Amino acid sequence: MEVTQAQLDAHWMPFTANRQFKKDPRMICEADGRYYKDADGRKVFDGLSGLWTCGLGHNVANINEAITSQLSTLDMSPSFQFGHPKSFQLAERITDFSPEGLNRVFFTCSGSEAVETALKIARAYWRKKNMPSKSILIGRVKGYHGVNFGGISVGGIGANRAIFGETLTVDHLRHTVLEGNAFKRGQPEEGGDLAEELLELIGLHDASNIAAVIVEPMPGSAGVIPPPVGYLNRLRDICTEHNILLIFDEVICGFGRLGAKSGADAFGVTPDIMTIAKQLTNGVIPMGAAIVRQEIYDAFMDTDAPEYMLEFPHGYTYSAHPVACAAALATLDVLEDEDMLGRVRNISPYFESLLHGLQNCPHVTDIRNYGLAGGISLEHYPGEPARRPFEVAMKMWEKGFYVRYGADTIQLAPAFTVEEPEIDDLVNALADCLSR
Ligand code: PXG
Ligand code: PLP
Repeated sequence: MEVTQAQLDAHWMPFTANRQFKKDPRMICEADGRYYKDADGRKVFDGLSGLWTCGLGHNVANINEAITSQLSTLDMSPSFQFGHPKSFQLAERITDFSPEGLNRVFFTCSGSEAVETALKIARAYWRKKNMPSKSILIGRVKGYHGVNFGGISVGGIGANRAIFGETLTVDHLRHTVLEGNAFKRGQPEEGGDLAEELLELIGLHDASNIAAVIVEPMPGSAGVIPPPVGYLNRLRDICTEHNILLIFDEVICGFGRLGAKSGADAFGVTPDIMTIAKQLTNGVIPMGAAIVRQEIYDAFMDTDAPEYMLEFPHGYTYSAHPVACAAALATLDVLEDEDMLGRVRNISPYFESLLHGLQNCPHVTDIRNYGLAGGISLEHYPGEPARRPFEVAMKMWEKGFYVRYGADTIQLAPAFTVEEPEIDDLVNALADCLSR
């Protein structure tokens, strides 16, 4: 399939080095199971399940059939003021995957929109409760919450927000990467007390001005950072004590990547609001959602306004799109019927031990992992932190392996169905690319 230079030029690609890509395009043309085929027909192993999306692999028959049948039954229906049965069925299924008490689901079309929705719910909630001064949002350094204005405000990756000017009124907790924890497997023992910093931020802003704290249970984009033991519990306690909502951004953690239903489930801490996307539909059709505690939903419904009036002026044209709902219902069926969470739990010790075998490879400064997610930090070229991961990922692509590179890390997240020999090949290829 030929693509002309003019066609290449016409597409301004997202989070892509456009100039480099268009000189030497990496075209993916087909996908099946855990493999892609590129424009030359070369088989490439999918080392990141798409973009952390396709844990069930590609071309999953049940999902494809659900989508096809939905298209010929109800291809689109208006999301405002009218409904279709599948979104209600899906909302209930999602609450089964959520921690107890989180049982009201607001649909979006992406993780960024899920975050935007959660932040708006948090701020509006305090107004509904007659506490309108509670509007400051607290994020965390290294956090990634998508790319909309709310998300980059609470986000903690400077490069994603520095060029866009003023953001919302926010503050940030420190990140939890400690030098002493380098090469720790799973959750590090040290660092739980970093959560105490929230008390300092409360001292600075006063709880009466703070709406919510948002964190990823395990930051993914910044390079897989499992929470120190006790950290999330302490954040939860402080938020509860000071009447601040706790939001978990589960866009990567949700639906199996950690061998659990969610990060909340894996780490045993329940937030007030959760955001999800990606694995919800196996990445096949865009979809996200914010899930809230019933008390939050009730605060919006508890109004003297006439019943025909909206309770929450927010929503997207494609919220709860019927084709996305069909894809999500089929995805949740496969996750359950094929015990995908159990498969992740079974294979992740093997993944962990092989991944940490890279410790003595040249340039490796840290390795972190949880479930089927791994992050490898690489020594910076002077003043160029992003260069070495780029070079390594390009060598991997040449060898037939797709891995993600971002900031100063390489990230791995194979499909939940990955087999031991494939992990061997992936890690051996990486060892080779790091050494060359
Ligand atoms: N929150 C979190 C925690 C995410 O990981 C988003 C929000 C935004 O979702 P959308 O659907 O708007 O992209 C994300 C997305 C990577 C990578 O390689 C991570 C994401 C997206 C693309 C690449 O780390 N995370
Ligand atoms: N811009 C315009 C002019 C619109 O009419 C709409 C939706 O009706 C939007 C933006 C928002 O689009 P979406 O609902 O897909 O987020």
